[in-house]
Amino acid sequence: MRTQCVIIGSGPAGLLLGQLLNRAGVDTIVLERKSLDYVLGRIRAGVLEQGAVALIEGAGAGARMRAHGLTHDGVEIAFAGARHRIDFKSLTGKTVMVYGQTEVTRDLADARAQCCAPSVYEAEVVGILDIATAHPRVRYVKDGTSHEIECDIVAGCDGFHGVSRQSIPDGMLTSYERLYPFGWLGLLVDQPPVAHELVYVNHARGFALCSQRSPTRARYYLQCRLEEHVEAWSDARFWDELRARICPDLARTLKTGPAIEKSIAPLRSFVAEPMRCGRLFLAGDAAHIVPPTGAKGLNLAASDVAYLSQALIDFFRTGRQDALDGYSARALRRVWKAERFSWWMTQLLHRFPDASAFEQKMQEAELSYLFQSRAAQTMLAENYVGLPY
Ligand code: RFL
Ligand code: PHB
Repeated sequence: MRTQCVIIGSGPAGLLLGQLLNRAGVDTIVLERKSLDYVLGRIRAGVLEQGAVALIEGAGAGARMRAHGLTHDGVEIAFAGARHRIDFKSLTGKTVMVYGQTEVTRDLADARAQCCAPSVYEAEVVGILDIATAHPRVRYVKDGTSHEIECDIVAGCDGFHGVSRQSIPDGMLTSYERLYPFGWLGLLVDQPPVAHELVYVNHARGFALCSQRSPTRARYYLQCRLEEHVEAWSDARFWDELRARICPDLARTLKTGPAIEKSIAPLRSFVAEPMRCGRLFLAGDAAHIVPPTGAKGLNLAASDVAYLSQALIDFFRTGRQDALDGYSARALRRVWKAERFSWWMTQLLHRFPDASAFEQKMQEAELSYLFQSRAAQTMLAENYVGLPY
């Protein structure tokens, strides 16, 4: 078997890249180790920057997003019992769209199926060979049988635990990492969201986030200990803890119900440089992870794909490699700024178990400055709505 570009992973990065290449006449095969149902069952990010929205539109997968996505002009930050609004629209002229990653993935997978571009599900990539040559090969196992595809380019869009980054020989990558001493316990519920906009809460009992997926579906998060087990969190315990952390007016109007999904995710900052080795290119979580506090994970996957798709289209049209050669440095410039913002939001809003009294005071001063300074609010807003591509 042969194709121009093998894409490993059918998360948002892989599917978006596949659509953009497909529409430019580049042949792709997507290999995904899980089933389509499994991929569509994962509950993850919920906020899209305008750049990501435009890309999804450009990939021919924007119709449902346009119909059901919710435009948000700002977010709230709650601290010491008061809610403070950051008005994106007036500070930056821009907005964000609340539309779940699950829906984005479904729309992209549908668009791919409609144009009959090949995807192989339950196909685990086990080897990426000859990446130092012009004819790399990708080996995968499906139903116990091993297969190989020869190609010109391999796009590693297989997430943090994927095989692509691990296939790069020792010494070729430099990794940067920070682990945070807590996780997020998330709960999805079919009830109207407690507030019109997202509310990020810094509370003495720990961070909380009130998010949403639609006018009838809400998503809530609680900062929790890393050792916590999801089984220890009954729905009732979750709701009691959330009520204790959010402002009293919100606690009174919070609509609870049985959880549709509940899970714990650790928080991590991670970057691997460069995002390329020979003919293997990394995009999305395969190359970097951000803590979810800034809502940047999915959006960074989208900007990587914007740069990579342009470079690949140029390469396949002209045979020239300069755009490909510039991909990693170009993507990393934006990645590091999103890493900084996600780290800063995480520092600002969580309670760190080992924080000194001085560090606690610094956090309070930073929040107080944010609430009274238009310049500080503009910094937050500009990053939250997304830095330019
Ligand atoms: P994905 O979505 O992880 O997709 C990678 C795909 O590659 C497949 N794969 C393989 N396929 C074939 N062969 C192999 N050897 C393979 N190894 C892996 C996997 O099965 C998978 O389908 O990466 P992508 O496309 O780069 O997209 C990135 C986003 O998914 C990610 O940045 C965000 O979801 C991060 N994230 C969140 N971001 C936010 O902005 N807000 C959130 O609330 C939020 N919550 C989350 C998250 C990530 C989570 N993870 C990774 C555990 C919650 C969780 C639980
Ligand atoms: C979500 O809705 O899942 C969500 C929203 C904003 C974040 C993180 C997660 O910062």
